[in-house]
Amino acid sequence: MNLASRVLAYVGSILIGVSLFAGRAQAAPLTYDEALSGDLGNAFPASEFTLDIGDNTVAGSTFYRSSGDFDFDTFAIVIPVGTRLTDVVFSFQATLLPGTAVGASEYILDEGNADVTFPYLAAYDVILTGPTAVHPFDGGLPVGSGTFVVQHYSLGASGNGFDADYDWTFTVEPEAIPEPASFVLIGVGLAGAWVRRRRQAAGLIAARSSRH
Ligand SMILES: [Ca+2]
Ligand SMILES: [Ca+2]
Repeated sequence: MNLASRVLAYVGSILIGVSLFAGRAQAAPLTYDEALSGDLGNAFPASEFTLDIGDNTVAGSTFYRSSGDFDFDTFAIVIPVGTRLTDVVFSFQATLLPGTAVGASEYILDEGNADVTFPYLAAYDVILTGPTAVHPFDGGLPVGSGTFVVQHYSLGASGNGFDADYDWTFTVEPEAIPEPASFVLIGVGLAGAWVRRRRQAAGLIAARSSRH
């Protein structure tokens, strides 16, 4: 293999690496729906979902009755090595029962897959009569790889209660790494340095030969 072929092979191997990396971003993010896969529980360890790069969603429904019946939906998420969780959106549609002026549903984000312990990464009281899409964990984001619990911590209403359908969206992005364009630049830079060393070595051999 001559020098030009070696340089091309070297740059080619870097480009293959870049394309493999780009392929990582095309893996399927989580889509969990209580209607299809069952009600989420409220015991630990909670149902645990491994997320992937992109928008991961968990859809379900919860309710509260002042008579004492209610539905907590707790789960845990695993953020893979090399990625981070950058945004969480909780959107919902609530139906308030007669006499209910205020309904609330509190969620806590914390490390591990266990009952949360103070101080938490983030906590948020979703007011079900308020805006229908909130970013409950902004104060605790972004977080890197690891296991985190999304604990449904409390439910309450001023009157008879409520029903609510909800959608969680967890946005996962690659951990801060060089852009693919930077990989190519680094590759060209390394190839250039290697070519220069070869030329210098060839020059030294030529200089030695000329002395004999
Ligand atoms: Ca539920
Ligand atoms: Ca439940």
